[in-house]
Amino acid sequence: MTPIQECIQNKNSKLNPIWIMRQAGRYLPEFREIRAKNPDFIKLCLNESLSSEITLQPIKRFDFDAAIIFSDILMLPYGLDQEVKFEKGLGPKLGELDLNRLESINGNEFSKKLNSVYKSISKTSVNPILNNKDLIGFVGAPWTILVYMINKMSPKNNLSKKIFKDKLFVKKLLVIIEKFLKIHIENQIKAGVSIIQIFDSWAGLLEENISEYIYEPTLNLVNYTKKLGVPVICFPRGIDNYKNFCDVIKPDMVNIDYNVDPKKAVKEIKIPIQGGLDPKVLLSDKENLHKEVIKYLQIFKDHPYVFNLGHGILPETKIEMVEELVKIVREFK
Ligand code: 1CP
Repeated sequence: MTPIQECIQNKNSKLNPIWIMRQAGRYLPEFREIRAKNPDFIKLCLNESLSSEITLQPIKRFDFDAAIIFSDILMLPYGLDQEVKFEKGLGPKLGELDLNRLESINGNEFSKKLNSVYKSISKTSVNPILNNKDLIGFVGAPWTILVYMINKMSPKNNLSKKIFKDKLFVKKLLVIIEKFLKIHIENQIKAGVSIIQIFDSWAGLLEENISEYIYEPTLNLVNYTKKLGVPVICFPRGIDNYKNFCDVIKPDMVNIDYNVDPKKAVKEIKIPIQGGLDPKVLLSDKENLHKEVIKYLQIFKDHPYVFNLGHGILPETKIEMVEELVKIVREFK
């Protein structure tokens, strides 16, 4: 059994496996080298051999306990024929949204458009370097995908209030998103991923209708994934009440964000926990890193815990700080 599966299944597990959100990306020189030659990000995600190579880059360098496939949560709108472009410095830009067109797309068309993602997973999952390691597949949660599809850009700069104006439209769109997320999850599992992580990066933006827009559609995806026999990790970033989220949704593991008090989390949350460390700690010095990492490891020493961050690793992170992080976690007794 892999260290992460052991952590999920055995309440008394004393292992502290480690992987890092966004580990296959911009802080790695070997990724930047490939990226510089591949200006079209979506095409890069659809390049079977390069996406497989990028997925394995952080494993080769740091020997993490899991690889996460090199892809993006916005491959979902891409698969639904909404244009998705990544412009330098501006983040994602999405094209017009046509509900009639979305309603006419069938599962086969969608799967065909993303076929290279699944082929890349098949190729990667049999690589011997992943022996005794997990290959993590992922999706954005329905709410987070909805935000990008309607807002057409990152809500970090500006979330248009229009999102909530036409409730019927939002409802219809959520149903479509959920249907295709299920297909995307199932395809990834069939291709060989051993865990699914659901990123709800913008859960914290929603102030009302949380049960309708976050809880219900997420619960449907979690139950669907469990039925397929694969563990599921949820990351409802910024959500007010992680305890309530875990009690209702019951994922196999929850990734806490860096604003969550780990001492409160360990007392209240009864399922395995992942993550928490503020990615900015990796921009400080080794002494501070040591102090902060040991703090998390101590707090979670009697709780099934997978070491990870409280959000994605920052592009300006130095390689030697990641090496130091892995060393601290592996040497902790
Ligand atoms: O380890 C990995 O990086 C694996 C692949 C991965 C994953 C898991 C990428 C590649 N993206 C993601 C998830 C993802 N994408 C999330 C959820 C996690 C999170 O909150 O960080 C989100 C919100 C996105 C959307 C996205 N993709 C943005 C917008 C972020 C925002 O502020 O709104 C951006 C800039 C991207 C591009 C992207 N995706 C991945 C990479 C390596 C990059 C950078 C591309 C580049 O080189 O410019």
